[in-house]
Amino acid sequence: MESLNNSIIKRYEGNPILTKRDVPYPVETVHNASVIQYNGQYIMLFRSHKRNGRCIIGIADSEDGFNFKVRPEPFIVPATEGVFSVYEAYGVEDPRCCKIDNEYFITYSAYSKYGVRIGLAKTTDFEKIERISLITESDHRNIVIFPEKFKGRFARLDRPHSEISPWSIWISYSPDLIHWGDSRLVMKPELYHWDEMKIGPGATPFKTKEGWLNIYHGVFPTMNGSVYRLGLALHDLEDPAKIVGVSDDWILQPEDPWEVTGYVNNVVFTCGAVPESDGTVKIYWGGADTVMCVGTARIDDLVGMCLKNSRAPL
Ligand code: BMA
Repeated sequence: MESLNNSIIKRYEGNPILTKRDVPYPVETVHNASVIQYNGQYIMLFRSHKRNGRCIIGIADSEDGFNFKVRPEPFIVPATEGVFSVYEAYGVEDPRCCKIDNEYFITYSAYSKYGVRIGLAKTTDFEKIERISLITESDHRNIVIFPEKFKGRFARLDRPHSEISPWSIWISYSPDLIHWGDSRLVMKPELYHWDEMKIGPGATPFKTKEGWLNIYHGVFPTMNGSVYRLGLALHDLEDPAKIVGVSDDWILQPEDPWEVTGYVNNVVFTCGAVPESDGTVKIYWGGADTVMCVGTARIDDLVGMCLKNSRAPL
């Protein structure tokens, strides 16, 4: 069956671009990958379930951003010593990558019997990684770090969860990427809307003339389980705590068979996008927590959706 192409994102006709069949070690899924440009190539860090139900992060390389070759060994597996081994015991998931100067910082979910926290690691060559710190307590997920500083401080978006204010997007600041604070909520799910149950940061935000574009995920509960879709928010260039506009409409929903049916049905979930010099952006998403897909959109069209048909962030 052909991909549907009636949305603002043009799905790549070769989707899915990566599946478990492309991985040279035993895994059951390939999804929720971060993709970043490095030395003129595209590097994908992808999540895979092993047959014990826990996750590791693999790595694949591409010349064109569409055709990826998986390396023989995974890139991040749960640590075996020190504090990281305690908090990664149940696996590592959903990496996001951000280039700052000549270093690549990776945030990932670290699962253990104590809940889910976020680990921060870095690499300069995508061969070796150095774990830096666990940068949240438990029940935080989906941290994306902005690639630039604001008034001398790093900024991140994340998604803490509490009963009173469930699954919303917050911002925090740091002088050194390790110690974070000055946190505040910037965006909430909207009642009786496609993202009414949960929202969370998706791809590392990228800069446009009108603001930082934040491609996020939103969840809607149905009688038949939850549906994960992608949406857009535009953050002020100088003050990312200020949201300039949130597209009222989603930009992608599960439609292709490998997005509708899989390990978890009805999921499109992004951890990465690559803006290109021709005014387009490649958006990568996991389909049904099972395979990796890509599509392209015009950045101006996405910005326009945030500015012309905006819902209130809070
Ligand atoms: C979320 C996370 C994602 C996953 C999604 C759909 O809560 O676990 O990693 O893609 O659910 O299962």
